[in-house]
Amino acid sequence: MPGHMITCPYCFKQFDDSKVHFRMETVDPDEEAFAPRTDEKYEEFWEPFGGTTELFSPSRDRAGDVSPWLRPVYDPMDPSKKEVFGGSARYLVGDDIVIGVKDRHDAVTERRVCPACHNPLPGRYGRYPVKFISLIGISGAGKTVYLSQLCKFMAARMGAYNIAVMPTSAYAYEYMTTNRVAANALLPQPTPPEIFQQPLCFDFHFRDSTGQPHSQTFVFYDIAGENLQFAEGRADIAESARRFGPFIRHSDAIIMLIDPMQFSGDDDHEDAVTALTVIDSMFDRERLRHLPLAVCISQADGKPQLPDGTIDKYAPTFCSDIIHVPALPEMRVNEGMGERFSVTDYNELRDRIDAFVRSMAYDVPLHTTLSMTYGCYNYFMIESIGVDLVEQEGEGGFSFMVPSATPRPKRIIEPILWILSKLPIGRGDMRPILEVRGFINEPGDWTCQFCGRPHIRATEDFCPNCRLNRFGQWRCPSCGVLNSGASEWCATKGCKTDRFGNRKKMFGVF
Ligand SMILES: Nc1nc2c(ncn2[C@@H]2O[C@H](COP(=O)(O)OP(=O)(O)OP(=O)(O)O)[C@@H](O)[C@H]2O)c(=O)[nH]1
Ligand SMILES: [Mg+2]
Ligand SMILES: [Zn+2]
Ligand SMILES: [Zn+2]
Ligand SMILES: [Zn+2]
Repeated sequence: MPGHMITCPYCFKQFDDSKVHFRMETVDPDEEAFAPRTDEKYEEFWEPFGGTTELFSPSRDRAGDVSPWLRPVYDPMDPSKKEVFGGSARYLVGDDIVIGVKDRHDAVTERRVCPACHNPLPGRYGRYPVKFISLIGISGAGKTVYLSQLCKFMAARMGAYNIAVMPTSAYAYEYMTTNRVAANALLPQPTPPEIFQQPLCFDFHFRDSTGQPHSQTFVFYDIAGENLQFAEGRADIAESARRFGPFIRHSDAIIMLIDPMQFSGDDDHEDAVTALTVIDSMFDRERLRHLPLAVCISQADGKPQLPDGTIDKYAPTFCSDIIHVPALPEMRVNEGMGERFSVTDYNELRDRIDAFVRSMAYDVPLHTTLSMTYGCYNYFMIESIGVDLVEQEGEGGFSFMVPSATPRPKRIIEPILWILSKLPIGRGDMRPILEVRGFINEPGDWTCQFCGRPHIRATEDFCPNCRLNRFGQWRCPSCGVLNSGASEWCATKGCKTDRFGNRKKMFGVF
């Protein structure tokens, strides 16, 4: 057996690919072993979420109308089930992992399920290293609209940066049709907080700087905003946050969306820190310091609301309000360079957002919270719709906002590209998935005021050039004592070392 470790995208149990269980392809109510039945493990997983959201998959069903989760599930390794498989298990292996098994009627099933929760493992899930990404943000932040647009545009946009993206299951398509973002169409409804939506899986294929091909699976979770709030009158997070906690806790990276109105400081809007507080309670300090967190100001194309709830048509967009550019420019792609990420282009926008967030620090403590708790975060601005919203009359005198033209999202893949530049390839390869040319500015970067060297990371205390810290002190490479920049030699008696590790030459002493 090939021996790929698989992490279940539903319950996060880990198991070897040869340990997967299978839903039977043969379904026959008249044959005991193959009769449809309620699956306890599966029901147990979905119970807290009010039932499954799995899609019916009729195309390859022989037994036409059987819901996939009612198919009998067996472990081909279970000695007591030998007779179901017609003897010892006849596995199918493809691309180095177990993908199917034959039953005693010689029917092949490729319906792999997790041995712990019996949820389906999509496509060849487990073949590549997997990275989990959660989308968080308060209700109305724009997560569903964003994710829907990612499902639609990610392949094309990432392709421009030489990363091929392919959905691994029908759920990406399903998600973007259910949560449609289109001209004159009603925008998605708030995501019901109790339900758990199917994880969205995509395979990314790319080459490293030496031309070697790599592949990774990315799994996205849309966590409804209501699940990220504190329980009324209690000191801990809401029950729902606990229910959705595992998805957040197992994330390799987080994308946090902030509705620009959250910076308004008015009482009608949760402030921009709310969702972070819940995250904070789910991870230990050390994880938080390394967890890539893309902080995205969403709806940059939006216009602020008037007190009566309507949109102020004449107001500038959030984008021009916040970063003082009339329209959000798309990230450039320098053709022919094999460009992965336009660093200068990104930095320019990022620095403006950074300045804005800092300027808000007095009213909205986002900057302070981030800089105190997170060691790996950066700022983004996205437009998931990218065209004006207009009011449309609906039935019964209701009106609602719809995109006035075909949506043209902007800068939606940047948070993902950045996350790729932070996460290692994995399976022993510690290089980042995406090697970026140039220096991506990060919050906390500093410039040495003594020698002028720019681009020093917050985690570095001393300037690599002149060895002085922000206060002009240097640490003795021999004895570790902190010295004043004014003194050339270490103050420790007999140490005779300078900040570069040179030893003092003694003249005339033998
Ligand atoms: N102008 C503009 N409006 C947006 C954009 N994204 C979201 N919106 C608006 O914000 C509303 C809420 O967006 P959703 O994506 O449903 O918000 P959510 O974060 O999924 O909210 P919950 O599901 O309640 O957690 C949409 O109906 C739009 O009116 C955007 O890019 N531009
Ligand atoms: Mg939603
Ligand atoms: Zn599972
Ligand atoms: Zn310096
Ligand atoms: Zn010393």
